[in-house]
Formats: sequence, C-alpha cells, structure tokens
Amino acid sequence: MKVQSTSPIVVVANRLPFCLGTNPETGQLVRKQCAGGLVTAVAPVVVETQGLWVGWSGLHLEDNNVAIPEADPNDQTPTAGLKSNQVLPVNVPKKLFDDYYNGCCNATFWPLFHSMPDRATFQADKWDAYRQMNAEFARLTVEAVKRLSETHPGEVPLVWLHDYHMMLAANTIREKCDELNLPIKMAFFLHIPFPSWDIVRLFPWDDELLQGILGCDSIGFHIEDYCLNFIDCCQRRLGCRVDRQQMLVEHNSRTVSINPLPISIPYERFVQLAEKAPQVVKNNLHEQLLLAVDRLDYTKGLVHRIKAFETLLQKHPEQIEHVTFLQVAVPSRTDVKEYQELKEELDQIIGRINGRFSTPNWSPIRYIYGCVSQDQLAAFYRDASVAVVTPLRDGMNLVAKEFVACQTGEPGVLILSPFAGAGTSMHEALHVNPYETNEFADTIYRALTMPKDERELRMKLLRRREREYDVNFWLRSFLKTVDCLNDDNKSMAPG
Ligand code: ADQ
Repeated sequence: MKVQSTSPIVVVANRLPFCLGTNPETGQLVRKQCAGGLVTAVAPVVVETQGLWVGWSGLHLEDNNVAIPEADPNDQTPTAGLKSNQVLPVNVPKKLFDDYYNGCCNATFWPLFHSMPDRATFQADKWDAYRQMNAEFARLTVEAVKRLSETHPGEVPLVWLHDYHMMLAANTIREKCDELNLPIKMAFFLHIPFPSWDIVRLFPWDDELLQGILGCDSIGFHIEDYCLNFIDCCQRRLGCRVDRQQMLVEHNSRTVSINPLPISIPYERFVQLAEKAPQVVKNNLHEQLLLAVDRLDYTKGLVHRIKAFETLLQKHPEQIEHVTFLQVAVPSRTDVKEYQELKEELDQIIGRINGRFSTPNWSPIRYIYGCVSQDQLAAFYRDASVAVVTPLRDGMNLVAKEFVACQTGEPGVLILSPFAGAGTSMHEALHVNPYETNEFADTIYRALTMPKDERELRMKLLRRREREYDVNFWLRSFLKTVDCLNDDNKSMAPG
C-alpha cells in the first residue's frame, strides 16, 4: 500500500539517494543506484509530495560543481521520479568533507555509539569540521524550504534529518526558518544505537550534541532502549524535565517527542526476488549452508562468528563435509586503517581454518569479499539452512529481516545476536551472545540439527511479523509522530 504524506518532505541525509558515475561509453555523468531499504521506502514519498533531497553526491568542490543528471529514461528504480531540481547536492572542499566524514562521523560517532569507546577518537578540529558541515547541510535545507514555500504556498514542509551525520543541523535550520517566517516541522531518525549516558558523557562536547538533536520536534530511534538512553542523557546532562512514560523531553520551552520506530525492509520485494532468483548455491556446495552477510565492519562480529564455526567443527567432526559456511562481506570504509586491519585478520583466520579442516573435496569456509546482486543475495538467503546474524552491536540489522523474507522454500533457522536492535522483536530466532564462543558453537549445532516442524513454526512466526511490520509500516508510524500521515490504517507496534 502506498504511504501518503500530507506535507512535502525534505530529506536531509549524508548521501543522495543515488551515486554519480561516468558512463564508460559516452563519458557523461550518470546516476548509479544504491538500492538500500531506506531509499526504496523514502524516495517514493519525496517524489509523490514533490519534496526535495539534500545530501552529498560523492563529488567535491574540486570536481568543478558538476550538474546532477536526470534519471535514465529506462530507470525503473524508486529514485527515477526524482528530477534533478529536486536534489540539492552538498558541494564542499575534499579536506572539509574528509575531516567531517572520516575524522568525526566514522572515527568518533560510529564506534562511540556502538559502545566501543576505545576505538573512538575525540579531536577538536574534526568536531569543528562536523559543525561546519552541519551548517552547510542546514543552509541547503533552508534553501529547500524556501523553494517549497514558493511551489507549495500555505503548506508546512516536513524536514527529516537522517543519522549520526546530521546531529547538529536542526537548531540552525529552525533559527533561519523562524527569521524568514517559514513554518516547518522537523524530525530526526538515528539508524545506529543511541548508547547509555556512561558512554555519551565520554564525548567532550556532549551537551552541544544533545541540544543539537533536541532542535527537532520528533526524534526516532529503532527501539525503546535507545529512546530511554537518550531521555536519560537529556535529564542528566542538560537537566531537562522528562516524562519516560510518554517519552517526552522539555527543552528551551518546547516539548520534544521521542519515538521507538523499528525500521524494516520492503518485505514483498524480497519475497518476489527470492521466488524468481535462480538457484546459485545448493548444487555446488555440500548439504547445509550456513550464511552470513555483512558490511565488513568491526561492529558486525565477523571474527567472533568464524571462531565459533571453528569450535563447531572441532566439537562436531561429523559435520566436516556436511556444512559449509558462506561469508559475504561488502567492502566498507576501505581507506580507513582499522577496516584494512580487520580485512587482514579475517583473511588470515579464514585461511587458517580452511587449512586446518579442508579435505580434497571440501573447504569449510567460502568467502566473498564484494557486493553481490540483489538476485544473488535473495538466492543465498532462500537457500541457506542457517543465517548467522551476530553483530557485537547494531542499530537494527536488516540482514536478519531480509533472510526471513526470502525463506520461501525449505525453512531455515535464524541465529541472532541480542545486541542487534532486531533481537528485541524477532523472538523466534535462536539468540546467542557472540562473545561466548562455546555457547555460540552449540547454538549453530542446534540450528543445523533442528527438527523440521520446529523450523517451520519458528520461520512462520518470524515471517508473519516481518510481513506486517515492513518498511511501509515504519514510514507510516514515523509520519504519524509528526501528524503528517494521510492514511487511517491503524496497527499495533511490533510485539
Ligand atoms: P548497516 O550497518 O549498513 O545499516 P544493515 O542493516 O545490516 O547494516 O544493512 C546492510 C545492507 O547491506 C542490507 O540491506 C544488505 O542486504 C546489504 N548488503 C550486505 N552485504 C551485501 C553484499 N555483499 N552485497 C550486497 N548487499 C549487501 C545501518 C545500521 C543498521 C540499520 C540500518 C538501517 O548500522 O543497524 O539496520 O542502518 O537503519
């Protein structure tokens, strides 16, 4: 069902909903898709409300201010309807962008918000670059609101800020729009965890950060725990009056609502992909397939998982030649040293385990380091006996949900970490602490040997929940929090 918003939406995110690349034949700049769940869900609403999207195009000021191309006439993707004049690209010098993106977003907020403070760096100059970049995102957003006041007179636009890249933009946008007498609604959604006060207080400019987020009218996190952490920080650091029951925070004479909004996937699209995708795995591999799919990131627990698989083979030698572990890892932040080191560690450990257990006809671990197509991914999900989704910490984790949606054939088993947001609602998965290697190996064994009727029941319940609470449900729930939903379809939140 189509989700309709009563207001034109301005999405403000670090990235535009497509990347720019050069067509090798014509040499011209073209749009390339990044078909994430968020873009699939949100882009149609921006198109339909004739809204705008503010973000970085992948180019810098030094690239000579290249114009955004129109979509290819054959483009069938959700962003195809987005005209080039609906996109406001952020264009800044490379050094400023690097300091903000690598120096602050990825080196400070990413590890800190995943409760890994020892990996975080706190540098005043990088924080300053973050401030400057947020001011630039804010400037373009005000530009977008001005344009909408001309094309949609009398309507109040909804400005929707996304993620940890955009935590300081709200107050600047609000002040400028007030000055220009442009009414707006403003919301923020965080895609990663919001950690506890003990962690947040390590950030030297924590008060500025919290006040930045509180500039919005409605703030969304994936799960209740993150909401409560945020409320706790506002009370303890800023002395705000809070209502934990109703999830409200008073700040600067405004009342801000905090909302648990568990993100999800376009469920039906994954079902269709799985139903159509050709078989790519079972004929080549031995009997049971254990699958893991992640961005190659230290929060995703890849090394812990592979060690647990090694322990399984050690404890259950009868599984040798009967189970294969397929790890698909998308390269991520490849210019950052920590990510390069993780890749080396993974290469080494996989090599060691394969050397230790391989037989002439079988290797225990298959490892794809790269992006796979959506078709291929759906086939992997469909044909896997067990998916192992065991991050050390994760805002939500969409892989767990995509696996469940694609399980259209013989039912498999989901192993899930309680440290992923998804762990709070996907009750029928087998939950395991990724740090407990022995227990982890036993859980894999239990999954591999689970009777069919139990697998069927668990998968049926998991699929039912994900079908109902898909990404459109998330979008509708969000629009309700800002009174912008043009639809009276009511449902309970996921239990
Ligand atoms: P991510 O950290 O990127 O997202 P996740 O939610 O697991 O994590 O999404 C990863 C996406 O990448 C999935 O859609 C998956 O299909 C895709 N993907 C992974 N490996 C791939 C491969 N090899 N080839 C192609 N595609 C691949 C952040 C937060 C999460 C939160 C999301 C959404 O860290 O916790 O769930 O945002 O809010």
